[in-house]
Amino acid sequence: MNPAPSVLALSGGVGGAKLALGLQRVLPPGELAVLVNTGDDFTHLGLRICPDLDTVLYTLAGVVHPKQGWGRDAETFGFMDELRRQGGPDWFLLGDRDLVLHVERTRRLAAGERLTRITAAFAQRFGVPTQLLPMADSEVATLLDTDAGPLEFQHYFVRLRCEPRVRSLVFAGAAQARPPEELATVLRSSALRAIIIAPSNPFLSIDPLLAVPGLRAALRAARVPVVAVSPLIGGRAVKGPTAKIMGELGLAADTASIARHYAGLIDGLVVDEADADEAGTLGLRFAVTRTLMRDDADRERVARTALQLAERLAA
Ligand code: FO1
Repeated sequence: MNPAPSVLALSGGVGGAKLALGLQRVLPPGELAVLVNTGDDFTHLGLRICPDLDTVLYTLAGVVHPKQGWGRDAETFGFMDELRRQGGPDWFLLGDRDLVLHVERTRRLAAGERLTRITAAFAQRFGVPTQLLPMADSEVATLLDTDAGPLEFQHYFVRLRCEPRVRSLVFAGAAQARPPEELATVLRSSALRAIIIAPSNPFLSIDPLLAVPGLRAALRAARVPVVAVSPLIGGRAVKGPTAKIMGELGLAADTASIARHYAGLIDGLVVDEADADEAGTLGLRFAVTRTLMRDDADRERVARTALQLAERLAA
């Protein structure tokens, strides 16, 4: 039986998975739990696809495609080649190995299994010691209202390459969603000592989590420090459309906007050296490091910086 997790991370996207790996590498096995965004999930070719769960799983298992940060390394695309030959939709790349998770997840969901249990089974088969928790077992879909009309997340993010201008976001199904009971167990445990919000896109990857009723209150009720790692470096996102979306939502792409977005939820913020001066003006406890994560040493350093800030906040 895994020891009860001492750290809970909130994660979505490639950046979140990188910090989760840093945390897994600096913590004893079994002491990390990751609450993962499922707003990016969709049904494609009749398969239920959960990109953020799979990205964290592959990253923590050490089998993620190193350059992309999503999908498998050592992948083949025989399925995609044949799909194209048949004129099927080929805008969303599905590798032959990657496909197995989508097929098995779809089969097991149809058999009535909860997404949390299916994900735990996948993690165990990959030898991943970290507890992966979807934010809900029921479907929640991030929908974007854009100047190209309403778009499901993957159509915006992949098919249209984040080009449409975003006016607003909704998380369809969030009101009916509930966090999995396994999350309450983690938050109630006396072993828990920190909650870390990964440098994921706050609007696309963290807000869906916080839209699940009762989740934000449950995080605060755990009465442990909540530390976020800023997704911006000098006003720019490391990867993805964070800065672009902030501009489209009328926000300045700066540390102050990130701090304001998480106000009331976080006790501390980890910022990049480029933003150290600004961080000092926010009235928030903060820590400074180089937050760009290019290799495992970087990922461990950012993870340690966040955990050390949480410890200082708990003292
Ligand atoms: N991202 C792309 O840019 N192009 C793709 O074809 C693509 C396929 C894909 C398949 C499985 C999977 O788990 C992720 C995939 N991603 C792809 C990444 C995904 O769209 C994003 O990483 C997340 O949804 C962003 O949080």
